[in-house]
Amino acid sequence: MAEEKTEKSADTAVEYLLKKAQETNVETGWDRFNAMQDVCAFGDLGLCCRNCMLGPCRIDPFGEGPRKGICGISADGMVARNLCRMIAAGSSAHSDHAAHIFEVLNRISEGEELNFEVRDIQKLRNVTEQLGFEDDGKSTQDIIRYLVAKVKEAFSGLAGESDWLVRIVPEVRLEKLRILQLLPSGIDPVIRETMHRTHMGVDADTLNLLLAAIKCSLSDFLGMDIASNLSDILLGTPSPAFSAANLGVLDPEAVNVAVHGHNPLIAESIIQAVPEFEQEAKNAGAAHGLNIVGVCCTGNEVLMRHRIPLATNVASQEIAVLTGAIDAMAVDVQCIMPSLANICECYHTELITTMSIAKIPGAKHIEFEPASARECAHKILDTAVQCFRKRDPKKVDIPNVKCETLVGFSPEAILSLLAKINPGDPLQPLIERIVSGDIYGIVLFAGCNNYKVVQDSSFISIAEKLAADNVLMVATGCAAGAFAKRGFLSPEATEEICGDKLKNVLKELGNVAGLERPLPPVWHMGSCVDNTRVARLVFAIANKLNVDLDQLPVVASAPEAMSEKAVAIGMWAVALGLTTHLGVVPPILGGKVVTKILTETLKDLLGACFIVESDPTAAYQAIRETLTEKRIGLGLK
Ligand code: MSK
Repeated sequence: MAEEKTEKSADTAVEYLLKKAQETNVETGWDRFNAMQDVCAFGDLGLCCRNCMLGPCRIDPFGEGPRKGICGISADGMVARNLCRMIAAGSSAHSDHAAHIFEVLNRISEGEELNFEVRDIQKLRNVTEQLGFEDDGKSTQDIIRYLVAKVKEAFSGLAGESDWLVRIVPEVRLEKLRILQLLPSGIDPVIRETMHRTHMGVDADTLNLLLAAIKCSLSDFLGMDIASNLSDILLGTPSPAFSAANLGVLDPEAVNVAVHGHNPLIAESIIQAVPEFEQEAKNAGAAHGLNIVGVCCTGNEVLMRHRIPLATNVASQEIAVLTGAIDAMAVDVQCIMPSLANICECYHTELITTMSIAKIPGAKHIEFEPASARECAHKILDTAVQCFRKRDPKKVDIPNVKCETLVGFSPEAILSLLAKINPGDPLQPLIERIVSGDIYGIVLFAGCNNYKVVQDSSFISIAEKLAADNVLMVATGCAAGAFAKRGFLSPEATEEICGDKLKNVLKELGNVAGLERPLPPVWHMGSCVDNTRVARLVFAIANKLNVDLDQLPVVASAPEAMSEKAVAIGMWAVALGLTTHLGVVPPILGGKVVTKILTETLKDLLGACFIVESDPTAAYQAIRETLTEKRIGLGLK
């Protein structure tokens, strides 16, 4: 399991297939990334504005060319405006994802017969209780209706503070946010306001714009929290289970169907329909029937809930097709490369889009609708079986790389495990181990892959060092995918990379869980919207210790961040008091004041700021120093 750095990816399966792509002249994201060099320096620095038709404007960072946009906006103002818009876009993606899940709950509340139902009634009760519902013997339908009303309010709240946020964020943190007027009223009004104030001729004040960016990021948090909780309520809250990851999960003897994107509803429908298509797949010559695999965050959703193996993460989504073994790839929304259609054309693979807002030229479109989810799933599986009949066995080339993964660490699962040590006070065993230093701190790895970084390499390099320092790690999204593919979500990894103290804790917890093997050094907590799961766990620890979040030895890291969603997540993590490392420099360096505020001043205002460091060793040191600083602050060794 020692790290083996390669030129493009730390994943040996990806490296193998990239050579094949080169030999067969198949273009991948890495080729397009190289063709795009040198990237536009103005854009890279955030000094390019297309917000109106006076321009486009570019500000010369060296002061020789234009020093202001045509409207007169300063370099810092331009950079801050652009950052606001990135965060508004990320927030809208997460909240639209939430709206898609909400539509199902809303229709259930109105009594409509759908292919979905409330699977986790306890979670429904817990979430609504925290939102103020008084359960005095009311029916499940009453509870659902209450939640529906609260979600509508969270989306549309026009004035005051979002009740959803106020009820879940620790009071001491709320007070800090309140003083700076950062609490959003609702998701939609704040995204609207952010787009408005960055329109030509509105907000030009750098600090005011950055505060707006933070406020907007908190609406992102809201959208994610709704998406995450509603998904658990409808589809079930994950609990620990073993599965497997990397391209070796593809089965040459099966009809392989990849599910990719973020919305778990479509993948869920496909999984439910599998038994009805097993025989059809076998009749077509697939001895092992159907094999569903995951890519990106839809992959994380089904991995956590159904043990569906994870094939790969975002940078290598095209590479999965190069195995020649995927018969259909059903995609929903976000992080789906349009180039998949071109690469599928080189094989027998059908790319299937399912959402009206995410169509791709060259793909077959099978529209998903909650009332006809079963029919949609049938069409997708039928397409996959028909494609399998056209599969060319000579083109099948599946790298023999597959790692065991233990996943499903929802906060509920973590607390129920800890309750086996202390039933009356489940958080206490975790806190005791943090206080003793057996767990030096907790680091959340989140975010994507980025072709600017050797795929997965920064995650692995930083995590290896932190594990040796007895730092417990949790992961979501493509970060979790990187660790899954590398074997860091397996009990075996604990023996290999953890320091003795952490190893003992993970062995103890593994025994308590009845595994007779240690828990893994990295706990998979879900897809990117599930970063709020991590936040909720940290809220619970802060509340129990009666401290603010910025006092805890907890740090977030996105070493290979790529998307606007990742920028929004990083911003709310800082707003909530979590120092956040970024391994890819965001487009802000053209604004000296912006850069200083985000990497220094916010520490005074919110107790946390960004660490921007692309070198993994230096990033590890900065993360480690932050954990040490927090421990000292709490009087811990
Ligand atoms: S899929 S947002 S590349 S984590 Fe959630 Fe992965 Fe980043 Fe997309």
